[in-house]
Amino acid sequence: MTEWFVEKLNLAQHIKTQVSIKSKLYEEKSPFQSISIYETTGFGRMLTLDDVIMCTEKDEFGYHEMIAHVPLFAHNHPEKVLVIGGGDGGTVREIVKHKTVKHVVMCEIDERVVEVSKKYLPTMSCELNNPKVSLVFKDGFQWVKEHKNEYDVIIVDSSDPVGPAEVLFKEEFIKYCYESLKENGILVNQAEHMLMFTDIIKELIQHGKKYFPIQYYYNTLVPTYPGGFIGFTFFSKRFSPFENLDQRIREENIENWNLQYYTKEMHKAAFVLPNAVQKALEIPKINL
Ligand code: SPM
Repeated sequence: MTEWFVEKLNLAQHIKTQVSIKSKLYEEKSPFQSISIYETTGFGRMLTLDDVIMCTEKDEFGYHEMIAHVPLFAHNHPEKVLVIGGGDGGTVREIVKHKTVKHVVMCEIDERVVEVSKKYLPTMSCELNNPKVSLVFKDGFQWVKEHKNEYDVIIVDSSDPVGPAEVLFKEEFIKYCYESLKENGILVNQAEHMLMFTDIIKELIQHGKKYFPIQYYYNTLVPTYPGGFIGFTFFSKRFSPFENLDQRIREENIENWNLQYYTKEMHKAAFVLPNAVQKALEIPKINL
C-alpha cells in the first residue's frame, strides 16, 4: 500500500499537498524545529521542517537556480553575497558558480539543518565547504541588523512566514536588509505562491517600497510545493532585473554550469505575471 507524506500547512487555503514515500530516513527535533528526511517514490530524497516540504532532490533546481541566478545576473558585479536561511545548501551551490562572487556568507539559524543536509542531501549541500563560503549559525534578523553596507546581494531562502521565519517577512527586517546592502544592492526574498498568498506578497512589496526604488515579483515552478509555483520579491537600489543581463551572461560560462531551469529567457519570462496579480501587487509591468 502506498504511504503518503501529507503537508497540512495550507489547509486554510483548502489545499493539502501529498507526496508518496518509500520510507522515513531520519527525524530529529532541533532546538528550533522538527527536521525529517524521507525517501520518496518519485522525487528522490525530501527535506521537511516542521512537516512542511522544503526541497526534494528531483525538483529543487527550479527554486535554487532562480533564487540565486536572477539577482546575481541582475547585479552588474556581485562580489559579496549573504544568504539568510538556505541550510540545505542548494542556494549556495548555485551562487558559488559565479566567477565575480568572492565571498558568500550563509546565516542559518539552525545548524542541525546543515548537518542533516550534509549527510542526507549531498547533491544540494555539496558546496557548503567551498572556500568562498562562510557558515554562520545565527539569527538572520540580528545578522543584518548588525552588518551595515556590506553585501551586493542578499538572498532570503527562508521557510514560510510561520514559526522561526515569520520575522523575515516584516518591515523591520526589510529595512535592515536595505541598510546591510551596498549602494547598488539587490534583495530577493522567498515569497509564496502568487495566487494563494497575494495578500502576503502585497504586504511584503509595500514594505519594500518604503526603502527600495525598484520592486518586482517573479516566479518559478516547484511541483512539490502547494500549487506547483513559488515566487520571489525582487527589491533593488539601482538595477532593474534585465539591465545587466547580457553583459553578465557573457562574462560567466553558464553553458558549463549544468543548469536545468535557468536561461536568459527564463530570467525574463519569470517576471511576467497574470493580469490580476500584476494589478493587485501594484508593481510596474515588466518591459520584455
Ligand atoms: N532551500 C530550500 C528552502 C525552501 N524554502 C522555501 C520553502 C517554502 C515551502 N513552502 C511553500 C508553500 C507556500 N505556502
